[in-house]
Amino acid sequence: MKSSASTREMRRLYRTMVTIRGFETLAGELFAAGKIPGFIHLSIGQEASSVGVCSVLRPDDYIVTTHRGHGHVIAKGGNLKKMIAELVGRKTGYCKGKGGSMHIADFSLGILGANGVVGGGFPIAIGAGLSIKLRRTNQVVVCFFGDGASNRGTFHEAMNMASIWKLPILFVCENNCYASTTPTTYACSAADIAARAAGYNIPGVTVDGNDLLAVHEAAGQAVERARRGEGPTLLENKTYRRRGHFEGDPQKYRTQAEVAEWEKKDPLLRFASILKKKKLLTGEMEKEIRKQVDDELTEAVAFAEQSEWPAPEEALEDMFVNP
Ligand SMILES: Cc1ncc(C[n+]2csc(CCOP(=O)(O)OP(=O)(O)O)c2C)c(N)n1
Repeated sequence: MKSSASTREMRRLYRTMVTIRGFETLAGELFAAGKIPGFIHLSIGQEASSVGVCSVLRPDDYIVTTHRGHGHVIAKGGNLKKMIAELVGRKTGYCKGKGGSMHIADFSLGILGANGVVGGGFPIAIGAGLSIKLRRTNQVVVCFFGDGASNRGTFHEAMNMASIWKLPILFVCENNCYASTTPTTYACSAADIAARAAGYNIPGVTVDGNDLLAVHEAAGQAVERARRGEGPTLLENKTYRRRGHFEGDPQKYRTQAEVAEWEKKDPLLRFASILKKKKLLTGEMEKEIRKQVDDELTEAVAFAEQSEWPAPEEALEDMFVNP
């Protein structure tokens, strides 16, 4: 990323991370104020993974995401107004207010959906990968999942199928140190989940998931490989979930000192300091970016709160599709 165009690109990536952080913080506040029904799972601390991976994608590429998917959707271009409206259950939301945080999809942006079933995204990614191969469109699919999901059968089936069929899939494990209350060090048999790729004869790469440029670089290589028809890659982004598993989680399974330790490795602060050293970002620009993002989010909340609720008689609409 050396040209002046890429200078703009770097600032854009930083802005996207700020947007995700702002969105997630706001979602936490809306939840605490009782405005969001159901559960929400925030990705604060994991922004470099979402943004680094999506930064190497084309608009027509696909992503499949998880219960912790807001950041992925925003990084792929998701509409903030429709996202907030969905979270607060309004008709103008992505699923007409009936799906909530864990079911956001936008086919026009290649976002094939979030998934409340841990490991539920793998078969969808395989289907999308096979479809690309049959249609010969040179697209790729990114399948985001957590360390917990890497212990489900669907992970292993998907890795094997993607390998034998050489599907254009980038499997992205966001190893955020916990699956709900279970530490990864307890539940995963190897120190690096990426090492499992060897069993399926595909590359496995582990990177510091809080380092935006490291993620961007590794994802870029994997996506190029997929576009060349050489098949899938397993990328493990080592990161940390700073909030509870869900909002309201009492978090008895970890110490505040551990969370504080990871706060020092904040992906936003880290990227901002790189940009400042390269003289691509000043304190003024940073303030301006934060203000623009705050304004956008305030507008999104106003849009959502002024929107209608879905009518009870619409509850069963959109449940089935006529092929
Ligand atoms: C099949 C299935 N089993 C259990 C659950 C309950 N559950 C929801 S999220 C979660 C932990 C997932 O951990 P991980 O895959 O590491 O993702 P993270 O929450 O860390 O992002 C569990 C056990 C579920 N939703 N689906």
